[in-house]
Amino acid sequence: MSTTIDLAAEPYEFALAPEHCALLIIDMQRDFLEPGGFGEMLGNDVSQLRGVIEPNRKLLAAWRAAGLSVLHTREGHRPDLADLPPAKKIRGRSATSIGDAGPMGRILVRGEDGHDIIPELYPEPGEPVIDKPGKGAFHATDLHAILQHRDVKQLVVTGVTTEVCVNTTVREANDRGYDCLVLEDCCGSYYPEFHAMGLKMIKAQGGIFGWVSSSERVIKGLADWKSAQ
Ligand code: C5J
Repeated sequence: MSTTIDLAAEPYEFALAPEHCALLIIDMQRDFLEPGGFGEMLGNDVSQLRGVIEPNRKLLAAWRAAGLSVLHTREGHRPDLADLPPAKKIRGRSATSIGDAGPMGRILVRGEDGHDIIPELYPEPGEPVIDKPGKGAFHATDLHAILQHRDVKQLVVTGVTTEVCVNTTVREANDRGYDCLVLEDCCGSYYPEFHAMGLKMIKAQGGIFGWVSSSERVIKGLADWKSAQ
């Protein structure tokens, strides 16, 4: 029996090795996705992101049913803001910024309601949650150590936003030797053109940062793999 799940992808097929592959769901937090949160307060249309909830929910259910590793990330800072770079605090010249009171608690601060993951994709016990102060999930976190301890060599990456935290994390992972498969229907941006271009950048030049495919293909691949066991 094949030990890989061979998936149609761009720029070419991806050989998913279930034993060495983890699902990494980036920043599906209330503040970015829920009406009345920080994202909306900044003037963004959160409906642009909410379309990715259902594909992620189905993918997560299939991934869990297959018994594979899942990790979640959240962007945010310590309540004392000691890990918040002053440059990040003042960027944008907004009247309200990180650490200030927002619609769902202090903006992007750990422990606040808005910082937490949306209920539809809430982590289960045993699924590590990586709290990251930056856009990339490897910067100032224990993600790389956790993946190494689990012998993970491939990442299926989903979440928001495509051009910011998803792209930054995929680039960081690529430089650390991971193969990344990004699922286009499970990633989103407040700007559709940035979503399209963010995916294009990943798969360009022979997959310079990784591969792009869809949740439908992964779910079918997992089901076929399970039934062949
Ligand atoms: C993420 C952001 N998660 N856009 N953050 O992409 O600031």
